[in-house]
Amino acid sequence: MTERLPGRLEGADELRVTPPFDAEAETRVAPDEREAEDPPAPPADSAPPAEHAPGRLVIPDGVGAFVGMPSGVRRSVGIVVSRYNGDITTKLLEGALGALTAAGVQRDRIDVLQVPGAFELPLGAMALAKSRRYACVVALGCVIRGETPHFDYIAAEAASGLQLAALETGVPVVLGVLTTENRAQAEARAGGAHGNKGEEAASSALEMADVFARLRAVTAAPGPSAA
Ligand code: INI
Repeated sequence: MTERLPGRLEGADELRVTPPFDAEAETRVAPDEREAEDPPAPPADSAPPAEHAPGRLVIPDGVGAFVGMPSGVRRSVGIVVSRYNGDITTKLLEGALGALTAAGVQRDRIDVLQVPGAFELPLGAMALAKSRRYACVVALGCVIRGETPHFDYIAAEAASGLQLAALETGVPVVLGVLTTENRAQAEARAGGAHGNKGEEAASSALEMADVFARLRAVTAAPGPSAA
């Protein structure tokens, strides 16, 4: 089986800079534009599939609102990326770097830490976050289902370990790990028909860094008592 490749992680010197993730455009994709490799639609009498809805949130007037923007100005970003399925993770890395630089992050303020596989992403992310050098950490990997339960362990440990790294350190750590049934689904989400999840992850990381900065700016200043 050639589905899973420990492969090489290429350098990302020549980047394709693409615009940041457009949530509205994403929600406008018609069902018939979806890829043929996606699972077939369930029968009409079963529950409808949950729709991805990254779109807009409206916060009503009259409350305090903290809303982050994916701005990279004066921010340093750590990226941890796994070498396993390196042809895919190289594209996720290119997408992330493109989104970060498009958002204003200077290239010399981005550090990339390579790890062998997705299982090692949490430890790498934790190390980056604990260094206190980065406003946020982006974790990139690709786990493709094989014939054994290995997939489930690696995917679940990567996701929960990355969350732990964020919760333990308070530094935003975002999940840019593809978990797919096959290579075609992974390719479609690494610069193919379904966009580039590396870009989305990078944008989410900057948004989290920004909303935390806004919260800190207010909570650090003396304000009205909670009592
Ligand atoms: N690592 C991945 O990143 N993706 C995979 O699909 C994968 N599979 O299928 O085995 C994978 N395995 C390696 C794993 O992440 C660890 O590097 C290894 O177990 C050593 O701890």
